[in-house]
Amino acid sequence: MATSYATVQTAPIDGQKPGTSGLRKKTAVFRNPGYLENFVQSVFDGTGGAEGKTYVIGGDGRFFNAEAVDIIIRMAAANGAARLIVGQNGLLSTPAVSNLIRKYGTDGGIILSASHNPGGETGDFGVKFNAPNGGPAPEAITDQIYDRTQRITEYSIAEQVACPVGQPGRFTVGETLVDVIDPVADYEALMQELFDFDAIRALFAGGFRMCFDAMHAVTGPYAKRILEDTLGAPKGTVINAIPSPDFGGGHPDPNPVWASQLVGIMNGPDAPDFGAASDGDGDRNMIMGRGTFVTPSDSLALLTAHAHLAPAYAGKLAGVARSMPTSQAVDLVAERLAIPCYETPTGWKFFGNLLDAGMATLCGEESAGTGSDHIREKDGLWAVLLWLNILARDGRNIVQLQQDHWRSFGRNYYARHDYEEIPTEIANALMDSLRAGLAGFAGTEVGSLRVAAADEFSYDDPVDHSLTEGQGVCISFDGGARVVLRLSGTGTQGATLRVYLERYVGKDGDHGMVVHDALEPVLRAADSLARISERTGRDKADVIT
Ligand code: G16
Repeated sequence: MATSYATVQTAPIDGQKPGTSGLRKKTAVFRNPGYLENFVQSVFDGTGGAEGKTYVIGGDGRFFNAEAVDIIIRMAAANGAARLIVGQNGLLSTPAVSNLIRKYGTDGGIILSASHNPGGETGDFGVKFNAPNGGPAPEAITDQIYDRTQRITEYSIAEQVACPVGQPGRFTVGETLVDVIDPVADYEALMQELFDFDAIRALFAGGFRMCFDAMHAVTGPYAKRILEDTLGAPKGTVINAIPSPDFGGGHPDPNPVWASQLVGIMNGPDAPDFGAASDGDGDRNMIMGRGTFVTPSDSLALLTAHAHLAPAYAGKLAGVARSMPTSQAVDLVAERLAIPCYETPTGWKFFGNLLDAGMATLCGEESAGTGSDHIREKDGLWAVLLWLNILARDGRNIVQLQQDHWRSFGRNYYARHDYEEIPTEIANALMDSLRAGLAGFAGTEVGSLRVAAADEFSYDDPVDHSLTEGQGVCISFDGGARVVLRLSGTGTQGATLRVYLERYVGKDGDHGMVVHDALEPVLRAADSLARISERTGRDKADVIT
C-alpha cells in the first residue's frame, strides 16, 4: 500500500533559537505537540529543502530518542529525502555522525542529544543539525533555521509506518531508502587508520590497565568494541557501558564532579594506569592518571606536544586552535613547534573553517572537548586513543608526562567556576555592567594583582572573515594570570555564569600547589571586578571543574 503523507498546519513556537550547540530544551518541551516537528521542518526549509537529499540520523539514546528518530525519518520521507542512514536502535555518537556525513558525502545529519546535560523525562533533550562538512552548522545556517521557526505555517510527515531500526538492514518509507547501520563499524575503521593499534595492543598485552567510564551513555558500545574486543583490554575495562535513557540517573558530564566513580577508582589503592570518561553523546573526554587529573586545557597541550607519536599526525600538524576561555598552555607548545595557534569563540562550530582550510590540525576546549581534522566534531574516544597511542610509544606514564611537561613549559593552573540557574535578568545585568566598566579596568589594583588589559572577545574568522562579537569578557593581569567571564549557551534553565580562572607559573616555579590555592587571588579579583557574590547572592560557585 502506498505511504500517505500529511501536511499539518502549525504556528511558530517561541525560543527555537539554536545555542552554542543546537537547540536544547527540557525534554518535556520537546514532547509538546509540534515542537520537534516545527524545528525539524525549519531545518529542512532553512537549508534549501530535503528533496533528493541524504541525511545521517542518530542520537545518544536519551529518553525520547527513539520517538524523535521515528518522527524525523517520517518527516524526511514526507519532505522527499532520497536516503537516510540511521544508527541501529537510533544510536550514533556525535563523532560517529560527523564521520558518516563525511565518509558517505551526505547532505548533513541530525543529531539528537543534549550532550552532557542530564536526560530522562525531567531532563534535557536537544537537536543539532550538522552540515555536509560533518561539523555543527555555522551561525549563518542556524540563523536561517531560526528564521524559519519564526515563520513556519505547516510541516510534512508520513503516516505512522513501521520503522524497524532495531536491526541493520534496509527499509523504505514511501520513496525514501532507510539504511540502518552498525553504529560502531565505520568509526572503528577510521580510528584504525589514525592510530598505531599494534602498539596499543602490545601495551595492554603487557599488563597496562585502564578504566573507561562510559557514564551509561552512547560511548559504551564504541569503547567496549574498540578497547576490549579489538585492542585486547581486559573485560570490565569499560564501566557503565550500556546506554540508558536517563544515563543511570546520572549527569553524563566527564569532569571530576560528575565522574566521581572514576575519580574514586583512579585515586584508590589499586588504581589502574589510565582513567578516562566520555559524555552523553561521546564528543567530550576526561583524562586521568593514577591519582592525577589532567585538565582539558593541559590535555590539549600534551597531545599537541606528543601527537607525532601517532601515525596520522607525525609531521602533519599544520596548526592548533583553542577556544578563548581555554588555558594558554597549548599556545606555548605551538610556539615551540613553530606552528600557528588560533583563538576562537566557545563552540566547536568555530573550528570548522580552520579545519576545512587545513590551517589547524588539532583543536580543543576547556569544556572537555578535543579533536582533530579527522572529523568536524570533538571526539571523546579519539582523545583517549591518542593518549593510549602516546603512552604506548613514549613509555612514560601520565604523571611523569604531565610533570615533565610543566618543567619544560611551565604550568597554567586552571579552573572553571559555574554559577548555575541564575535569573536571566541578573546574569545579563552582571555582564552588562562588567562590559560598561571594562574601559576603566586597566591599571586597577585588585588584591595582589594589577589589571593589565580588559576587553570583550570578538572573532574575525581568518577564513571567511565573518565577525562574531560579544564572546566573553577577558581580564588579564600582570604576570600572566587572567579571568574570563561569559554566559553559557547550552543551559536550559535560567542563566549559567562561567568564570574561567588561569594563572601561569613558569618552568622553574612551584608546580605542586593545590589548584584552588593557586587560583585564589584570581578568584578574588574576579569577584571584586564583576561583583559576582553581591549580584548573584552566592558566596561560591555551584560546580567547580
Ligand atoms: C558545546 C559546544 C562546545 C562548548 C560547550 C560549552 O559542547 O560544542 O564547543 O565548549 O558546549 O558551551 P557553553 O559554555 O556555552 O555552555 P557539547 O559537548 O555540550 O556539545
